Amino acid sequence: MKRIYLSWLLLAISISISSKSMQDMSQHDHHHESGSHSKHTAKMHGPIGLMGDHFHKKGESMVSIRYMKMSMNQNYFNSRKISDAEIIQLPNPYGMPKNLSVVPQDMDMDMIMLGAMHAPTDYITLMGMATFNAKSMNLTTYQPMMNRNALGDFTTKSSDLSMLNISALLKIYDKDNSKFHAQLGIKKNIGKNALNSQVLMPMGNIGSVVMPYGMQGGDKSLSLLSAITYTKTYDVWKIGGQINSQTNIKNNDWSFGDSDQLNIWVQRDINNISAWSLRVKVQDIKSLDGVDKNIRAPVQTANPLNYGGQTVSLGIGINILLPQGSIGLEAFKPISRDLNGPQMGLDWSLQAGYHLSF
Ligand SMILES: [Cu+2]
Repeated sequence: MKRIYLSWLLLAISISISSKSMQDMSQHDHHHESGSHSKHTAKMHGPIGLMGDHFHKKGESMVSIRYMKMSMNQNYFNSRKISDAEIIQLPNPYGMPKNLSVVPQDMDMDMIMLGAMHAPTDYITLMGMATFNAKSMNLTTYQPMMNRNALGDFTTKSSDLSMLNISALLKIYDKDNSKFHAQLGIKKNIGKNALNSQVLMPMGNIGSVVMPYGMQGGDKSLSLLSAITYTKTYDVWKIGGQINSQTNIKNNDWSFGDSDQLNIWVQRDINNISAWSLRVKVQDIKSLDGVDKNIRAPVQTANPLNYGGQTVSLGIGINILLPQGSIGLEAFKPISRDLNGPQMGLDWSLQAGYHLSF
C-alpha cells in the first residue's frame, strides 16, 4: 500500500463527497439527526482498537481508558519464519563479532492509553491522548564463533510515558446514517530514547549497553497524524472504513518509520446493549529513519533496516453498554506479514477499554 496511492484515494473520496457535503451544510440547521446518534447502541463506537473512529455533537465530551497487549514470539524474514540457527549466520553490520550473536526470543508490550474528546461545535471534535508503555524482551546469546552454542538467556525491560497526541476531527458529512470525517493532528513522542540495560555479551560477560531501538521508551519524534473515516449504519449493521497515516516531521537522531493503516470493519447489534465486530487491518510501516551510533550490539534489532513491514490482521471484538459508559474488547491475529527482517512478528494482541460520554 503506497503513500501516493493513499493520497490519491483520499483526494478522490474528498472530491466526490465535498459536493454532497456543501448541499448538506446549507440544510444543516435542523439539529435532529436521524437514528443512530440519539439512539444509543453499542455500535455507536467502533471496535475498541480504532482511534478517532467517531466524532461528537456540540457540547459532548468523552473520556476513555484503554489497555493494549501485544505478544511476539517468532522471528520472520520477510514473510518466512526464521530460526535462531539461521539468524546467527547473518552478518553483523557493526563489525565484530562477524555474525549476529544475540537473538530475540519473545517480546511483550503493554500499553495504557488515556483519552479525552470534546466537541466545541458540531463540526469539530478535539481529541487528546496520552500513552504509557512497558516492554519486556527475552533474548538468547550464542557463542560468536566456532560451534555457536547458546551461552544463556537474559531479559531486558523498559517502561515510560511514551506519547502525547492531540487531533481535531473535522466533520465532512453526517446524514442518512452515513458519517464521514477527517482527522488532523500531531503526536509528540516523549519517551526516553537512550535507556541502558544489562545484557549477556557474546564473550560471556555481563555488560551495560544502550538498548536497541525497539526496546526504547520512545524516539522523541514529532509526527503528523491524518485520517479519514467513513461509517454507515443499516439498522442493526454498521460498516466502516478508515485510512490513517503517521508522518514524521521532526526527529532527534532517529525515529520509527512513517506508517499507513487501512481499517475496514463491520459491527452488528446482538441486542440493545451489545454489538460484535469484525475488522481487517492492513498496516504498512517504513523502516527506522536515522541512527543512534551508540546502538551497535550484534543483534537484529540494532539495525535500523530491520524495522517496519506490512501486516494484515483480523480482529474480533465486542462492545457492551453499561448503565454508565461502555466497554469494548478486541482481539487481533495477523493473517499475513512481510516484515523487514529478521524481525519478531506479532503473534496476537488484545485491547480492552472503557468509554464514558457526558
Ligand atoms: Cu468519543
